[in-house]
Amino acid sequence: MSLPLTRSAEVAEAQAAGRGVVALESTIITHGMPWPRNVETARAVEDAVRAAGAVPATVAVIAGRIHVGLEPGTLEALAQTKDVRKLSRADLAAWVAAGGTGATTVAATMICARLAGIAIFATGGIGGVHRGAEHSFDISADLRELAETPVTVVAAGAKAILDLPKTLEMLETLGVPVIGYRTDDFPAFWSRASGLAAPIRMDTPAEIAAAHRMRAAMALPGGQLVANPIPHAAEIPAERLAPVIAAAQAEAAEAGITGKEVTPFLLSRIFELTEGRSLEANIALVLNNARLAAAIAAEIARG
Ligand code: PSU
Ligand code: MN
Repeated sequence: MSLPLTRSAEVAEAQAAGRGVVALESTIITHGMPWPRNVETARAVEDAVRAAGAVPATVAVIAGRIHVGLEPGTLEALAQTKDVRKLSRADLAAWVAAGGTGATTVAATMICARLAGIAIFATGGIGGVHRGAEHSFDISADLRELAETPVTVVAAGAKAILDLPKTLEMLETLGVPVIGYRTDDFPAFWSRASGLAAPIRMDTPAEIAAAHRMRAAMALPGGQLVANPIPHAAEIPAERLAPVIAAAQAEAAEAGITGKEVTPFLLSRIFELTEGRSLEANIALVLNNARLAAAIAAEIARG
C-alpha cells in the first residue's frame, strides 16, 4: 500500500538539494490560537524558518492525504475551518484511511515528519502530564511519541497548565533527553523558568545536531526535547499566570471537560483571562523556536 503523503514543491526541492527542513504542527493553528492571528502566526513562523536558512513543512491531513508543507491557500482554509478534527497518534491512521481532514498534534506531526524524512520539528509547547493526572490519568500522547519517534522537537518547555514536575519525571522514565537551550532551568512556556532543573544543557545548535546524529548511530528510538525559553521581552512572570491558570482549570473541571478538549479549553480561557497577553507570548515563543529549529536543521543537513 502506498502512503498518501504529499510534499509541497518547496519541501521536495529542499530535500532533493539536501537542505534543512523544519516540520511545523497544525493543531496550534486550529485549536491553539484564534482566527485570524492563527494564520498570521503560521505564516510568520514559516517565514522565520526561511529567514534562518531552512524550509518550513507545516503538516496537516487534507482529504485523506498527509500534507508535508502546505500551499498558502490550504493553510488559510484550514485556519478558518471550524471544528477541524484534532489528530494525535491514536486517530491519525484511521482518519487518513477514512479520507478525513484534520490538524496534527505534536505526536501526529512527529509521525508525519518521520514518514517524510524530516528530523527537526518546531512548536510552542508539548503536551504533558496534566494537573490531577493521578485522578484523571490525562497524560498527552506527545510524551510517548518522544520516546518512540526519532525527531528532535524544539518547544518552550511544556505548557504551564500542566504538572511540570510530573511531566519531567515521565520524560525521564521514557528515556527522552530534555535539553535546556542556554539554560539550566526547564522553561515553563509563557515564563522563562519553572524552578525545575533542565536535565541536560546545550548552548549551540551544533551540539544538539551532534546528539541527534549520535542517537541515530546508536539506533536509539525516540527523539529529543529541546526546551528553549521564551525571549525575555515576551515573558509573563509565573506569579502573574498562576491564578489565571488555576481559574481556567477550575472552570474546566466544573464544565466536565475531558480528553482532547482539555488543552484547547484551557488555552482559550487563559487567552480571555489575560486579555490576549498569553497569545502575544505564545506567538513570540513559537517564532523563537522556529529560528532555533532552523539553525539545528541546517547543522543536521551539513552532516
Ligand atoms: N502548544 C500550544 N498550543 C497548542 C498545543 C501546544 O501552544 O494548541 C497543542 C499541540 O498540538 C500539542 C497538543 O500536541 O496541544 C497537546 O494536546 P493533548 O494535551 O490533548 O495531548
Ligand atoms: Mn490529554
